[in-house]
Amino acid sequence: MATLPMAPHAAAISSFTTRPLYSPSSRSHRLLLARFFSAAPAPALAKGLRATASAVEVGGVKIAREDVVKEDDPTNNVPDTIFSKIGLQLHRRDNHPLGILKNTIYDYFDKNFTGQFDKFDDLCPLVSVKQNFDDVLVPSDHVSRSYNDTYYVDGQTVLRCHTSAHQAELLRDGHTHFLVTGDVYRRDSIDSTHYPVFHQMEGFCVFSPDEWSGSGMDGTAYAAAELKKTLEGLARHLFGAVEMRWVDTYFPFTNPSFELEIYFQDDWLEVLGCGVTEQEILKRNGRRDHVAWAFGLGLERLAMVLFDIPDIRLFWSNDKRFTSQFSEGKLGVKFKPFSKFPPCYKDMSFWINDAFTENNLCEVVRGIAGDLVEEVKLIDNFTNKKGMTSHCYRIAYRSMERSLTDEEINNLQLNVREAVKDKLKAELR
Ligand code: FA5
Ligand code: MG
Repeated sequence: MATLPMAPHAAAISSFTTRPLYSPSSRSHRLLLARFFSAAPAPALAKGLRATASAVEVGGVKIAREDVVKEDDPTNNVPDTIFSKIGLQLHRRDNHPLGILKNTIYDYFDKNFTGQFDKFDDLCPLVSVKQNFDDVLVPSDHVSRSYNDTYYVDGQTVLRCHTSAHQAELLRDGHTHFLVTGDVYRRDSIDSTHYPVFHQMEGFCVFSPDEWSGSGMDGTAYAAAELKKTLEGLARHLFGAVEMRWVDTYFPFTNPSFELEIYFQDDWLEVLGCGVTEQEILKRNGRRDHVAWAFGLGLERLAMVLFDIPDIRLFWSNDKRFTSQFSEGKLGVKFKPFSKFPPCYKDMSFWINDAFTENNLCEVVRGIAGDLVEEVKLIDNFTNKKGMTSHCYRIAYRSMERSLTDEEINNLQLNVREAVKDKLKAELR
């Protein structure tokens, strides 16, 4: 996994800590245009991976597979496994943990800011590079723009990697208070708290000068205080009395910027990023002389805690034994695992080349094993006298729904090995 200098508190939030998308430091990433979903023969898909529908509709926009998956286009890195998630909109299902959570957050805003916040949960996840990055002031050399981290449909279009992609257009359309919920997409590592598609809710609130003039504070301090008050109230609404703390951080689009952490089951858990919106964004979008706060929270993170859901893949399960445990309006019903099948571990070692990244490996593994892969973990790493570097990865296979046969797992592993050789051009050891 690419490593970032850890914040001083990072050790305390280990299990839920994710590599932050917008970190002040940058990893030494090349912009990876290397195509690895190339002309290699399609490997056999894991049992249970459905053939992909050819078109879906989101917010009235029809999205065909060929609009998103372009096998011969070197500026496209969207695999079928990702296309198959577009349009599912788990956050719009009232009986799904993510829908229940979204509605509970709506209740909080309805109660405390009656009629003020406009709600959007059906905005198309295909956005321009300008919307996703430029409009929120992400620098041109920022690591989050790389092909290693973001799904590109072509050089100008991406699958949004955060709901902040909609801030500027909504401001321009005249909205001053809004909540945007949506599926977001990131190329990433594989474990129980990371999935390449997850859900965020963006909150945005604009203040005009007359709102802070009597407060004795400047606009920025006023917005920061309002932001913290609002989010502390939301945390109490969701969790009850809870210990929480603010951590200073960095985002290109806010200053100052904070993360909120909640103490839960003996650990600090990062649940959201937020801050006071950069003046430049307000100025460009018709709100000069105003101030604003913004936040982006991870719905899966919160839902895993609130419902005791142990693995992020479960959110995608259609198994009745999962879906039947949740119902509209019932926050915090504890999930009862219906079965616990043992994981099966397979190790593989190979010599890497300069273009190798862990995200590329994870995508290859997901392309073959789908949700049967639970974790991909580097367990050994060395460089020999000739300067060749070897990695050994341990892949954990486990179904949430059934036991896997030896034959099935061996087949998956065989296909993974072939794909690592063909697509990543790695030399197996
Ligand atoms: C952002 O995406 C910013 N756009 C948030 C923001 C909005 C900041 C507005 C300021 C103003 P970040 O990459 O940290 O930031 O993600 C925000 C939240 O999404 C995290 O706190 C976490 O709860 C969740 N999250 C991030 N990555 C993952 C992941 N791979 N899996 C599940 N949840 C994740
Ligand atoms: Mg973060």
